[in-house]
Amino acid sequence: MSDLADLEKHATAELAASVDEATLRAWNTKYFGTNGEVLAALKAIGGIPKDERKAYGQEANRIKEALSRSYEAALADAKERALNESLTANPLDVTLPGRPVTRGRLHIATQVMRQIYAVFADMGFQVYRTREVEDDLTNFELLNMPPHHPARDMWDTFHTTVPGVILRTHTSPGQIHVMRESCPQPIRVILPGMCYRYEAITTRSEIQFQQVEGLVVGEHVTMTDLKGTITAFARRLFGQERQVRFRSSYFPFTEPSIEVDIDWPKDDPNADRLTKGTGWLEIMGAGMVHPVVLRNGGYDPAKFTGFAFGMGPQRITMLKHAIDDIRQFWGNDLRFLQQF
Ligand code: FA5
Repeated sequence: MSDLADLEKHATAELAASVDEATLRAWNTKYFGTNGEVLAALKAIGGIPKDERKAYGQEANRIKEALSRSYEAALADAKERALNESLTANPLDVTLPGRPVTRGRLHIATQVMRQIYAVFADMGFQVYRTREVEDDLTNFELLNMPPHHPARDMWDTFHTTVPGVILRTHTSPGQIHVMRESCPQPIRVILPGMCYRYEAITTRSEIQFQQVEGLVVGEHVTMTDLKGTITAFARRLFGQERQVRFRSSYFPFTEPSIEVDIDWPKDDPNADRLTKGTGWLEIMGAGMVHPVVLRNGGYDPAKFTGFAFGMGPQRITMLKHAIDDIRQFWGNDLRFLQQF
């Protein structure tokens, strides 16, 4: 019994002297490990004379329970102390504001495209998308420009290494795709998308730019419909007071062909420069779909007529926002893009 009292005394003293988790765990191994002193004391019960065995056993178990409880409490204390110390030593300031997340926005080209879609959607037009990599046949020939036709010079072309495969120079080849898919149903679509031209880059001309083509085909479509549609569009985009002027022009795929101008507000200080003193500014090419093109699309020109137009949204945006260099659009300069 005196051995047990001794064990309790020095185990308790050693526990009190163990101040951190590592020494506490070492203490635990020493007394409660496989060869630990507490377990040895319990194993010794069997060798105790019978009349003392019960009292010895009870005392040994009491000591075991008491030491084990003290150990758990000391361990929890040590852990908390360590945590508090580390918090004071390396303070974590949870009030520091987070890093701001910069919000993106729609590119100005996308914003204007969406405005154009909205205006035409109100007039019942659907958006129809066609390929940017075209064949010579669809980009030129089916649009009434056989090989070596001089009008092909109007579109400087990027060719690929595959003969006959080019980057589309305008969205007009989309007319053929939509007609062949829709024939003999009437058509009322816009065809937006990127076009490519092997041109000298200037403040007004890029080698890549967007166009929005329009195509209407039906049994009684007239030039009056074309003029009404374009006038409504121009006024929605540039202001209800705008005047619209139609000038005769030439495109191989329309007959007759026109160019569309709008008058420019005279009080705008840029008016003279923009309109070169005329007061008028060109916004698109258009015309009645050429009978050859209608036939190539599958429609009988004796029964169907149609009108088409094609505009460059970048040039239109330059007018609306007084942007003086088209290269800004795809230059990825945030100072430009963040203005819109
Ligand atoms: C055409 O491309 C015709 N396909 C338009 C058309 C369609 C006429 C249907 C009749 C019927 P044009 O080459 O003029 O036409 O180009 C149309 C518009 O695209 C121009 O008014 C201009 O706004 C824009 N554009 C043309 N070239 C460039 C360029 N290099 N950079 C930026 N915009 C351009």
